[in-house]
Amino acid sequence: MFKKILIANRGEIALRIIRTCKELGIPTVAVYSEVDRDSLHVVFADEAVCIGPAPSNQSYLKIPNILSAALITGADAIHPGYGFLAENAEFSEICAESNIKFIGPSPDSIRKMGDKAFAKETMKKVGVPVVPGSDSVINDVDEAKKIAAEIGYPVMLKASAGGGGKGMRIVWEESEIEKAFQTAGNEAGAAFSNPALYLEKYIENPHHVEIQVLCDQHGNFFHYGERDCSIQRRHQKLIEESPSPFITEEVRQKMGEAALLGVRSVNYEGAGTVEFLVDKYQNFYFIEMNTRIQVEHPVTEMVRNLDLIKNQILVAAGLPIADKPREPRGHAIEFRINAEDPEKNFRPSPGKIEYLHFPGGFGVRIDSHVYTDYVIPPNYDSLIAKMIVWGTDRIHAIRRAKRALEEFKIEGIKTTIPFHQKVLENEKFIEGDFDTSFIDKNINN
Ligand code: MV4
Repeated sequence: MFKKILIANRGEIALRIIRTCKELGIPTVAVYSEVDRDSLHVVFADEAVCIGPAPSNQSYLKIPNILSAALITGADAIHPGYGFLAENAEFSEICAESNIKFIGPSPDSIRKMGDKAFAKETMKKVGVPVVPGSDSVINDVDEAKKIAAEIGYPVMLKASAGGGGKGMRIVWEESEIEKAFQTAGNEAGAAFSNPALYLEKYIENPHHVEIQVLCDQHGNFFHYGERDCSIQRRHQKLIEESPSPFITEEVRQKMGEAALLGVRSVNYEGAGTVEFLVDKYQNFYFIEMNTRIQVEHPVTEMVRNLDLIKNQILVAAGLPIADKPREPRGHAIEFRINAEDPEKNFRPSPGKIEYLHFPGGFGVRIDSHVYTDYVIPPNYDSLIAKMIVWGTDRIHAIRRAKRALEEFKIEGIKTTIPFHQKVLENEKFIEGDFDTSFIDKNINN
């Protein structure tokens, strides 16, 4: 097992990883930027190293600083968490060259799945359903026109180096495609230094359902069911739950099998998420794979009764997965508590937390790095806490969420708590009748 793990991240996920390391008896090293000195991940780690000033590109994204911190503290593994360097193939390669185990998949897997068109092609080859379209990158607008005419409008242009909604364009008719091809290509070139695009049929108001996978080098390729992440605003997830209230048992089974077919074919190692779109007829299509632990992983932990971070660490150490998949139990829902003002277009609301009280009681889990008097810096994403509730079924989970949000007190800053309370009163949400258009259609802010 590893002698010491450095956590190359901040906030709730850094603390989440430290907690599991403590339970495994592995010493931890926190890294922090100048504005994160007073964050709980620094307090709870065994050692902490300042890696630079507040801007991420001078601290949490600065590879030499993180490697230096690992070398001076004698860490033999690095957990990247999510965001920052988690899907940076070059970073994982440099770790390997420095004899430090990167807790995640191989650089090759990260690179291949980071290329969305290639990932799609790979999945299609082994029989995973994909959205009809170009399957690989398109070379010019004439090729785009030809494929679009074949599959029919509307279509979507997507950046191959993108993902998560960046560099995407909906094209409703042929007259718009030339301009869309130009602007999407330029946007992708500027954002990812790679203008390559692919094209697919536009699925209207899809459901977003993803499968958690975990694979080791002992021949275990497991999935732990789905998470429904359809409650999103501008590609930012706000609520995630499992099981999905939308998909049938048959689709659940088939989607899990499809995800495993995909990860087996690339001999994937570690934790990952296979993302699907599901249309109103319950047809499902692979769209992307994330080669990291995700924000919403606790939803799976609650209904599947396992520690995903622990299993990630075991797999990275060359050991077999400890927790084989079992039948799901009950229902879990995660609410992202962001320092944002839902009345002002979810504008970030950094600053000092004047008073904080977390809910508790049976079936309530809080993952958070903040406390009373903590000052939320303006430099990073605005997630300050995750509240995950568990119930014997969806209705009980919803009731528990309402009860817990009433107990949740944060003063001094605006948060997404009132937004969640509004969602919990919405008939459509309560009935489980929602897709990715839910917020636009139902929540007037
Ligand atoms: C799509 C789509 C409709 N048709 N692809 C957005 C983020 C990226 N991961 C994929 N996305 C979408 N891809 C086709 N062919 C609609 C979306 C989409 C979406 C997907 C998941 C969750 C929320 C979304 C919100 C708007 C659009």
